[in-house]
Amino acid sequence: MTAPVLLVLNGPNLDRLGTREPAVYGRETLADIEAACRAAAEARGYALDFRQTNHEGTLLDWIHEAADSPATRGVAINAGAYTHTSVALHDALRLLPVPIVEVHLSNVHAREAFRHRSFVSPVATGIVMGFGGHGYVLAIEGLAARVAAAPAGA
Ligand code: DHK
Repeated sequence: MTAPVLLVLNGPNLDRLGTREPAVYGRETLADIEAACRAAAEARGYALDFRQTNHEGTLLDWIHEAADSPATRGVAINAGAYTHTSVALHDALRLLPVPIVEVHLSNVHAREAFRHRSFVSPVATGIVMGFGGHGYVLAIEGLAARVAAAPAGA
């Protein structure tokens, strides 16, 4: 039997973590965050699928793929700026039959007003923001706890 999968999706500009506005986003790279997520997922018996794209359509395709995959048990998503702009992303996330955690490195509510609106929040099971890269690990822990409380098919 293949291991159940937790999917972590990252949107635009997150490939620049480490050097991008470190005062806001920290000095950890996306590879550092991926390694921490992988350890957290595998410790809980999940395989980790961790992806980043700068393209909105690719994000949508990956969400569709996850919606069709019986192995996917939960999705954490930092959609970057698409969080605040994309109705298409909202609609795609509505297709997912598994828990969703919205992740942001920064506390978007303490920033510019245009970041206060999220098209992800209405479809999220939970939201983690303001903890830098550690927020992704909190999201993995939250997804695993949620799945343990309500396993697929139960
Ligand atoms: C990341 C981005 O790229 C921004 O567009 C969001 C988010 C905030 C973050 O804090 O991880 O507004």
